[in-house]
Amino acid sequence: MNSLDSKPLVEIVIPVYNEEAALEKSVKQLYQFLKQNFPYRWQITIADNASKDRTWEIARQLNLALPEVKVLHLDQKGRGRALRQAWGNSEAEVVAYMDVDLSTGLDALLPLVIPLVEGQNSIAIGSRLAREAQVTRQWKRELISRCYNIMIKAVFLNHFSDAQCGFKAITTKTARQLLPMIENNEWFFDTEMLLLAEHNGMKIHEVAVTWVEDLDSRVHITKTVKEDLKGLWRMRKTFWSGKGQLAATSYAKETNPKITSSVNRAA
Ligand SMILES: Nc1nc2c(ncn2[C@@H]2O[C@H](COP(=O)(O)OP(=O)(O)O)[C@@H](O)[C@H]2O)c(=O)[nH]1
Ligand SMILES: [Mg+2]
Repeated sequence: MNSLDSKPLVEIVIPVYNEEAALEKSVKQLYQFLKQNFPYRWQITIADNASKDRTWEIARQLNLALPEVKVLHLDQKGRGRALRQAWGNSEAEVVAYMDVDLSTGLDALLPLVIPLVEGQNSIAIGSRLAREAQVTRQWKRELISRCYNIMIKAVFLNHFSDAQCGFKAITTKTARQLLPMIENNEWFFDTEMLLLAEHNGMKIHEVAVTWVEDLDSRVHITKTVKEDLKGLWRMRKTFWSGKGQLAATSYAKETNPKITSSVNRAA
């Protein structure tokens, strides 16, 4: 084994839905960044759910052109579903995800993963609501985000500050414990994962990020707010009824039977 093989592997998932415009540029930008700045072994996985545009085709081209880019395709929509599948089957020590628009500055990536690779934390998030964060976004999204996170705090007395930033990492070992407990497969997936983590005594590492909003959004605000409120109520009931504790059961790889294709370079 040479020295490179002995380094930990970090897998960065980019979930995408109808992202033909942004995908190639963002993946190439991330690829260059990792090549130049990243001290660990790394892999990028593009996780597409049911895109109706050329996203999948572009993803396949990137897979053929760039050795460290894998692609994953699922039939059903849902960002949480994509993360569940990619993370649950990962061979990396640490898995992460970031939104394709690269709204979060890549400078935050190493501070996000180092504590996980070094075994100090098992879960880490980017935060736009931390004091040192630098955020440019519409007042409407800022307001919704602040109200949502205040509401979570009021109900759960949690410590994490930003449930929804599209920039998170988790050790694969912890992901395999938490994923089977997470019910949501869409936008509430992130909040549910963080609530379950804290409920089970995990300390969530936070990195203040630089965030520049990309106005091209896949989020339907009213629908997502309803999903989030329903999710919070469900989690509150789960914890009240004494559920939500990590069981010492092993994690089954078949977390999502809907997967239709998983391609890597060797395939
Ligand atoms: N795999 C997958 N990714 C999705 C889905 N919906 C949104 N995304 C991705 O999630 C990320 C964040 O979406 P975006 O619209 O930028 O959210 P916003 O920044 O909160 O408005 C982007 O990379 C999207 O392509 C989905 O159904 N499946
Ligand atoms: Mg965005």
